[in-house]
Amino acid sequence: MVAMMDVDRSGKLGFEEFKNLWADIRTWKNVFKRYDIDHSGSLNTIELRASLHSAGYRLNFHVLRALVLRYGKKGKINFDDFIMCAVKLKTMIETFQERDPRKTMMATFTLDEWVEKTMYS
Ligand SMILES: [Ca+2]
Repeated sequence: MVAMMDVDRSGKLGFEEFKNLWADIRTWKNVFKRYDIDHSGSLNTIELRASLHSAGYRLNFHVLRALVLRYGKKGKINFDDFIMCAVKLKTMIETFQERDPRKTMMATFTLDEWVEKTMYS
């Protein structure tokens, strides 16, 4: 998590980076509570879709299922894992969009950049 938010790649979180991470965690905490519709303490795929949708992230069902497989247990994502998933997702989407001024699906990375972004997180 620290690595993901370590924007300047200093190896540690500066004050601004920490502040951003903390603000994001608070936002995602509210999202989790709001979209855990059945108050089970976890998000299923449908709840996850609604929660990410509320943040403007429209992912197809294939991707949502992959996220639940990666971050969930038995088809449900608990709070801690949701935070990890959401923080990483936001970082990855923003990384992608930084490369694309039109915010479409046409990002370009060098291999080095892609490996750094995906492995150092
Ligand atoms: Ca639930």
